Amino acid sequence: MAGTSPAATKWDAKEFSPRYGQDFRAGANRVKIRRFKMRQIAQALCAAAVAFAAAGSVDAATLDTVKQRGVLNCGANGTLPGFGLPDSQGNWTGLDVDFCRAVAAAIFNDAAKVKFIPTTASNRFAALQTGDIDVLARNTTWTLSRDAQGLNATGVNYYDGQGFIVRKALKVNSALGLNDAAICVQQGTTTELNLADYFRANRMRLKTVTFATLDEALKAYETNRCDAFTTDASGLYGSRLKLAKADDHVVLPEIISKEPLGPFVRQGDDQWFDIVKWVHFAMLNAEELNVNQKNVEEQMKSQNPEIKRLLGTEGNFGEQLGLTKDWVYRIVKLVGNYGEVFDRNVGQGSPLKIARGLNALWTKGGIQYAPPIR
Ligand SMILES: N[C@@H](CCC(=O)N[C@@H](CS)C(=O)NCC(=O)O)C(=O)O
Repeated sequence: MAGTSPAATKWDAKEFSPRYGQDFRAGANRVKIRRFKMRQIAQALCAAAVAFAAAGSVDAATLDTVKQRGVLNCGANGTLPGFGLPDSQGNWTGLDVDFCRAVAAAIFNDAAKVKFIPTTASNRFAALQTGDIDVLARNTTWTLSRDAQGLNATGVNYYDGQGFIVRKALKVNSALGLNDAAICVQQGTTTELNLADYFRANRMRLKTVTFATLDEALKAYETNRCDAFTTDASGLYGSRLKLAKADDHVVLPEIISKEPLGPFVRQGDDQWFDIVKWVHFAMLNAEELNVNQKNVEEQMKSQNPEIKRLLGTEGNFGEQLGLTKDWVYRIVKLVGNYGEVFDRNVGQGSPLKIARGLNALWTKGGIQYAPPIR
């Protein structure tokens, strides 16, 4: 692709090009083998660090620790509109931010008892495993290796997929037109891996230009170091708002991966895993049963058995989790149901105006579905 010459390319484009697959020169082969070995060593070190951190830090009573501390430590994204972002006064907003507030509401009956700790793509899992945070709510994709390496995904609070943004002037209207393009991407993400897969699967050549943070990657794209910028589609909406001339850029139609985003806990504490998991399910069930911030007082008098179980006017479901009977009442009263939280942070009530799409309830054509409280 003409016009750009990236300063740093992480992978040699030749590695992903069938055109170069047959005729590596001996020198190039040695470089490839050295790189492969270095990657193997890096992967082994990384796995060892994860295992060490997991073994050294898991305490089995996170709920007690959080209660004693009097505040939930929430690993958030500090730079992503719609998901996790503080304003100049330090007021945090976002879908993930509100999720942590909901956990705090359930525990403390006070949604403000959360300390938001900004995490990056690269340090987020270590922060969880060392105990610096109790929950990671930072647009994180649920994958097998993350689940297997000391972490537990607790559910999906946003079904996403990866997309691309390009300058309109490039006159490319499909990701398949990006052969030989330089693409800006963030390190330590599934995004980086999917990008390589997509180009390899479509026999296209790729120049990957990697950065530690979203803002660096976006700036590099904006200043023409790359032909395209790629990230989760949800991140593209927020990123587009950060571009000086948003209308000069277009999001391409392809979604090249599944990115089920959701909160994570570390392995080793089933009670905590259940609490975090069921806070999300409670918010979904509340939306499904039309229990919201405005009508929750009224709904406390409901005779509908499902609403009675949800709001704790019947049964001891909160207690089974180690919480109180009114745990869902607290969540809905202080934070809202899933639909309300979606709307205010990423939906029609927000600057992002993202449609519910896959994130609509299963009763409304989407795939958000919570198991029943009973
Ligand atoms: N969902 C992917 C990507 C998550 C991710 O870190 N995305 C970037 C781009 S949207 C981000 O949030 N960056 C914020 C930052 O680095 O400040 C994953 O879990 O690996």
